Amino acid sequence: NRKRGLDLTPPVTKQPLLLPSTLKTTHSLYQGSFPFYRLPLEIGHFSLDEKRQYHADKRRLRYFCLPVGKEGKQVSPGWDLMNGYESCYVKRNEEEKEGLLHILTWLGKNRSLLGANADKGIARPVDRDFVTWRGHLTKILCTPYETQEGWLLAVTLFKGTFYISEQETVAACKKRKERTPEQEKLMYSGYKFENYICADSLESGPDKCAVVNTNEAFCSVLLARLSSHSLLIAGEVDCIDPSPKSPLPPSCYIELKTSAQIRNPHQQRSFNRYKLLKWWSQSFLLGIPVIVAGFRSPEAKVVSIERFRTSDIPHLIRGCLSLCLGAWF
Ligand code: 0WD
Ligand code: CA
Repeated sequence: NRKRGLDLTPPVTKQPLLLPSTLKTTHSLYQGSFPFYRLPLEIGHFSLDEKRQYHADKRRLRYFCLPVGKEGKQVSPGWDLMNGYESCYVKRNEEEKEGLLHILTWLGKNRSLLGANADKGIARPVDRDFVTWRGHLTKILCTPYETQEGWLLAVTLFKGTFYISEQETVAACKKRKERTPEQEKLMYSGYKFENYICADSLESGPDKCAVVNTNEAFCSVLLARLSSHSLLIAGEVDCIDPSPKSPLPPSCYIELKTSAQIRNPHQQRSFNRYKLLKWWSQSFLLGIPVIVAGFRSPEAKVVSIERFRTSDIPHLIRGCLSLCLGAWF
């Protein structure tokens, strides 16, 4: 990569040189105290349009807009999460592996924000130890608790910065290609929930009939610190709290999720143990303080909406994790 100078476009290699290294998953190795992780600071953003084209602006940032019933009480709206599945769904081409493309595009346009700091004896074009997508860090963070899904990350050291990207594993590729129609519908239902609860502008309400196009995204770019390591991370943000009192990004962002309605204590434990853990990891890494979850009936109707504070989740799942891990190790 040296020959490429300041060109940050990813190298095109059909057969990447892999020097495999593994991460141990023995639970006892991760029993120590929680490392220092600084609340990330947003330094930029970008949008990806319906054709997955990059724009250096907020055009795909959406506004949280929760319907409220009489006397300010929250409503259980009964929205049909399957509405539009056949006719109003444009799905991103999952065969196209973008890697770090959009982050590199952002970096290419914002070099002055991260340039070399010669007075401190640092001379690297991107003055950060690591550059990556938030989703990749979520996978690393959940590793000690994940027993089903593996991952494979490709790390490139370029001029003093480690660029962490993902290679789809054989198992993940197989699982993707063999998704059942029910699994495809579940994926759609998550995106459809966003359409019911988000508005494109401050003046309009949600467009419940809008096309669901999974090419579209608003991404935040943030500086973070994990112990002594500096990171630049980018992640997709679902929506912003538009109220005038809302704090600065990323604290004004809201993560949206869907999950099956919980009907018994066993389902509650499983929800806490698997879903809440991942939801927490994902939102914690970007510094998103609130998760709004829609619970769906077997008929894919929204039966309730719940708001979780990200910082409360560790307390909710702690007992559950020690129980589960105690049984495994
Ligand atoms: O091609 C790939 N394998 C990847 C693509 C791997 C990782 C990320 N990406 C792209 C996504 O398409 C998205 O634009 O990066 C962007 C998001 O990055 P992230 O925030 O680091 O990703 P993550 O935290 O894993 O997911 C955040 C959201 C998801 O929300 P939910 O609530 O379902 O976790 O990004 C979306 C999804 O809405 N998302 C995707 N959308 C389309 N195709 C994908 C995907 N493969 N992955 C995540
Ligand atoms: Ca989401």
